[in-house]
Amino acid sequence: MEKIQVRLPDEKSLEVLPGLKIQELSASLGMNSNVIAAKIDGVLVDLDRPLSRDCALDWIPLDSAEGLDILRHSTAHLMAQAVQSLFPGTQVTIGPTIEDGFYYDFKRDKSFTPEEIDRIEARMRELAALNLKVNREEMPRQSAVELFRALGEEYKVAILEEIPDETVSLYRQGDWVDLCRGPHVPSTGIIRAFRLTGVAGAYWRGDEKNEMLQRIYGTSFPSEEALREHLRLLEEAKKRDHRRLGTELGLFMISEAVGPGLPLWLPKGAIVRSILERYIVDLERSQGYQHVYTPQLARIDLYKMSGHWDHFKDNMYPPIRFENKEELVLRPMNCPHHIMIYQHELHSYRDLPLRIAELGTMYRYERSGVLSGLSRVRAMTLNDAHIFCTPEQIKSETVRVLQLIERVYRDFGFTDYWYRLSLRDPKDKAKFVDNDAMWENAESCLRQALSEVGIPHKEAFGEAAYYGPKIDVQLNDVLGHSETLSTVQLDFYLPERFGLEYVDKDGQRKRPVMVHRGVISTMERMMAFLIEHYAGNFPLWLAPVQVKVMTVTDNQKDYAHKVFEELKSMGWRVELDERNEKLGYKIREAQIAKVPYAVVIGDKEKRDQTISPRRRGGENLQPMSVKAFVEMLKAEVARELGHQQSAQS
Ligand code: TSB
Ligand code: ZN
Repeated sequence: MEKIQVRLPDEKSLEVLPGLKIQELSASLGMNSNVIAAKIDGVLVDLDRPLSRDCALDWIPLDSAEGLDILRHSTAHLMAQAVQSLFPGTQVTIGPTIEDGFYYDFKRDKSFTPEEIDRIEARMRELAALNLKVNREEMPRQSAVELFRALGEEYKVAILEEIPDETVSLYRQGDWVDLCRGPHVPSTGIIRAFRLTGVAGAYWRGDEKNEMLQRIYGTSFPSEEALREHLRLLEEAKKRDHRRLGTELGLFMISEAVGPGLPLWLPKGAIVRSILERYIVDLERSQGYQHVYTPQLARIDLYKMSGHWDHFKDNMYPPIRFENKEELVLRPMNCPHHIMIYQHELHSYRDLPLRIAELGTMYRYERSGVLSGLSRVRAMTLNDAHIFCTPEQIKSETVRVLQLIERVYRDFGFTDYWYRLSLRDPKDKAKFVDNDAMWENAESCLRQALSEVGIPHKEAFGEAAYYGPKIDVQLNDVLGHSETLSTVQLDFYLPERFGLEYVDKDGQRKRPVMVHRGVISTMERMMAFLIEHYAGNFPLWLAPVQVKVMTVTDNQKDYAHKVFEELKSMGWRVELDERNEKLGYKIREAQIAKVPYAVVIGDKEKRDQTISPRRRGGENLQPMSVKAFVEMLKAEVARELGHQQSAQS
């Protein structure tokens, strides 16, 4: 028999007999058992696939991204096998991997109880311990239809009926079988460290007109340690979850009657928001930004002119028509309004850069599946600005924005973030404006600005705005997932569309460039980040309630009132708790509300005209005068803001 050439990852070539299985080759090479799958010419395959032609071979270790994905999908199979052995009559549907784990959707009339989930997990451990071999099988599609029909698996039959291929693959382990592309781990014993993490209802094919299925979520890792670490981070993420804390701390709410993605800010959240707004507007004014107010509606033609209607329509609410008048749209972005302000006057080069800023409220139709608390919403207010400048000013303006972002992140104590250069997908002519020269120029400008500031970055294709490339700042959460907070976007397109001009030194009319930028993002997303970043423990300058004054008994009510009024008149955000409750109870309540200082007033304090402050963390301070306390608070705020600004003006 003629031998075939197999090129290994280290570029060495081997001659082997056709029909040799990949795992036989890996065993003969003494590869460690960490390898759970392979790639033949870039295509993922099982280890028991025979080699049949000259090819390049790659190993897929368990702890690689692809290995982990295979492991998790195999764990989903194991779970489905366990479910069907424990609950006969339950039908399988689909079971994909997702970020950090997997799920499987089952057709069953009842949902799974926590006890049933425990039993499923226990059965999975038994099946894993049997170390069942996982076998791939190929058959004509029609035979597979008959097989699954005989098993009573209507959903698999429905899926098969939509597959165009003539041949399909099945995976068997023990007496259990599933329709699947694979690949899978070679045997169930490799699945060692897993946990079922939740249940939910889900519609067949995600369509609410269809019947409800029962979804079970789980996750799986190469080792117990990795699983334990992940579960620990999940706990931590749960503790910080802004949706939970937002409710507990009375910051915001979502009302079913108002609608999904349309959050309502409660009084305490509104206080934090107004501090944020004042902070960023003051900072921007000091840096030469001019703030404006513009309406949240505009004639649809404005958005046809800007290209939003062509490129961003999927994210826009449908137009509103009133009687037979013109159509209006809710704006998904503020840029066109700011462009109108630019065009209101003829500008000379001396006016540039012109920095038009607004806390601009806008609306985007986000799919209901991606909505999440305050971090992804449909009604939002963006810390927006559009900088109109000459081509020569692009670099310096971009650098200034990057420096502003760094400054703001210092004030909030953000350290876990990275820069992403978001580029277009050159093949996607529908999503991104079609003009190669423009994109190349804009990208090179942004690269220059990044290298000027010396900021390392990653690149991402397909993440640009339709009008130009962006530098996005990605903030990580405890699970290591990132989301965009700040953005700087370079745009040659909108100035062209609107025919923007300025008169240059030589008297010639020239075209300005636009830099779109958001520093603290939308108030909604920023608030979501802050809640999670501080785990609800807002620093003093941001805390909705900074001080809680509390009496020990009714005997100190008059003095406590005086202290409360004094602090309040100085602008501190203070509450008074003079209820007839135990002091320990009052302190605990203040702690749960995450108030930075509890100020205790007993007989001794009343007599000495002092107060006894207690820090949120539990530290009791020596009794002091109100004046000394206020000096201490002021110093703390100054420290938090690097002495540059005081929240108490
Ligand atoms: C910066 N025209 C530009 C603007 O001038 C613009 O709108 N850019 S954007 O589309 O990238 O949005 C700006 C920022 O808003 C994003 O970086 C992100 O932080 C935030 N954001 C976007 N969509 C949402 C949403 N659905 N919910 C909350 N915040 C959002
Ligand atoms: Zn914009």
